[in-house]
Amino acid sequence: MDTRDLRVMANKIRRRDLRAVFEAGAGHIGGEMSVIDILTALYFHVLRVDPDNPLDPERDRFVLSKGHTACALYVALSEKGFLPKEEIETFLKPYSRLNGHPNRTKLPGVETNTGPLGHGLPVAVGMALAARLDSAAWRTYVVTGDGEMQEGSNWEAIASAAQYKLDNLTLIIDHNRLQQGARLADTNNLAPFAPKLTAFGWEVIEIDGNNMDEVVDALSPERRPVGKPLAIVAHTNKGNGISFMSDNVAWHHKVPNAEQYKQAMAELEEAAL
Ligand SMILES: Cc1ncc(C[n+]2csc(CCOP(=O)(O)OP(=O)(O)O)c2C)c(N)n1
Ligand SMILES: [Mg+2]
Repeated sequence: MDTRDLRVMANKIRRRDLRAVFEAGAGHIGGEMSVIDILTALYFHVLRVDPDNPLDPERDRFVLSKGHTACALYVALSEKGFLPKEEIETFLKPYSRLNGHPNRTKLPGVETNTGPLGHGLPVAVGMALAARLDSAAWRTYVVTGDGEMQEGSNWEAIASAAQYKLDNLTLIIDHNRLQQGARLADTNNLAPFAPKLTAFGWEVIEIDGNNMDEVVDALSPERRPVGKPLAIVAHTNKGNGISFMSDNVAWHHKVPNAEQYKQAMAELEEAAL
């Protein structure tokens, strides 16, 4: 897909995510809206994955470490063909495969279970190392939240990835400046991320993570370093695309009421035109 088509797809995924959260009466809408442009670029421009052969040994691996935003992943996977589109209606219902956090034993396309923050990046480092040991060509991509980066396990993984020179690994930090119920700046402020990652021996690219052109460029093969892992610090807005949710700490896992839903959907529909 070119960037125009990717923007159209991201808007569609935002609308479907909003609807799923509204109908389920639960979800993590703020962090879903911030990460959807990144997910869209990955699934529709970058990742070599095949819904007809989800366990192909040569596939790229993607880990959504910020597993609380599972609904956005499910919608992206459904657009890609990993599950029927109508199955999104079962999100959070009893016996559904679409739990509040992604489960690899239930849903094809999910590479590892996430939800407890601070686990996805360490697992992704293991995946990238496995590819290296097998002399395999597939790449590993992982998305973490910025609040999630407060978990110390991430920094052990970051040190390991540099030590092993894992240039087949891309970390994208969804840097929306907010965590659950607070701003990063008011808790354990890790920003700026770039100098820390550089000091650990990583190549770093900083982008506007809600700008599709910048996301696509940062993920292009030409931007990959040799002999070290790549981190993309994606500056985003929590609640991006919906005015009253954007950059608003209240919308980590709040659910819109009927009136708010209508307004949010109208804004997204207008952006789609
Ligand atoms: C180990 C762990 N502690 C606490 C939580 C509860 N929790 C879920 S989301 C969240 C905030 C995450 O913030 P961030 O990583 O910035 O995600 P985003 O802003 O993208 O939603 C917390 C504390 C958790 N899932 N795992
Ligand atoms: Mg955050």
